[in-house]
Amino acid sequence: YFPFSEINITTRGSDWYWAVTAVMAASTIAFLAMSMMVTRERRIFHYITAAITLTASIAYFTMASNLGYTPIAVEFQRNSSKVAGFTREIFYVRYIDWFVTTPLLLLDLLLTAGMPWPTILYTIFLDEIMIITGLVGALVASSYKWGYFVFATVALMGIAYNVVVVGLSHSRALGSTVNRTFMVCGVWTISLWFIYPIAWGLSEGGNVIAPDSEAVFYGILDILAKPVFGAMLLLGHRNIDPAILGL
Ligand code: RET
Repeated sequence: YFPFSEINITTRGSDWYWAVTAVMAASTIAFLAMSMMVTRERRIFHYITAAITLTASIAYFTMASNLGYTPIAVEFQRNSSKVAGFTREIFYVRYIDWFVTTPLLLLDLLLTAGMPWPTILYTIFLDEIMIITGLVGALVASSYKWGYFVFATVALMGIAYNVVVVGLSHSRALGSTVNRTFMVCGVWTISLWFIYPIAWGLSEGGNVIAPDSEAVFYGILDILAKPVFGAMLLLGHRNIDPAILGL
């Protein structure tokens, strides 16, 4: 006897997760194919980008199979009163994916700006704080979860500062081709990353939208932040001499 009713994805959510799995896997193959069309010195960005979409395909395979989650007690509003006795499916595998892939996305981006290693590592440290506090907050049932939301959002602001302000000053010094690619990919990334806390607030945070809607929200964000970002970055690198980045 289990006293809770579970709020989970349905077959529609699962089908959508399978579709995203296919997009991530196809992008991985495309990025590896593109790597064979460029000189060895240019391949590192293809390998980093392919590693990102490969990791995402495994995470999406897991969620499509309705695995990699744990039930967390939630309340919600019905007829102006709080209803208890429900659990929501929280996909912790999402955070394992992000823990691996968001540092690689930052590496792609900040190597393109020619940023020094200590600053790249410090930005990745802030990113690890953001993902881990987001995970802990998602797994906490009480309203303490919003404390973790604040920690993660403050870390995201530090990341945004290092990308937009510090990154831009480095990329500017490397000429207009580097600067244009970094600018487009950097603005794209930071704009998208600030939408993730909204998805979290409506899903893991406030239990406002159903797990199927969560699947669509995060799925679209992840496609824009991984394969679409990757394609934009790699197209930009076709005109960049790796030597001026110190690579
Ligand atoms: C969390 C928790 C709530 C507060 C903030 C968050 C930020 C998450 C971000 C995730 C980015 C993921 C990407 C995945 C790649 O596909 C953890 C949701 C600020 C920015 C880019």
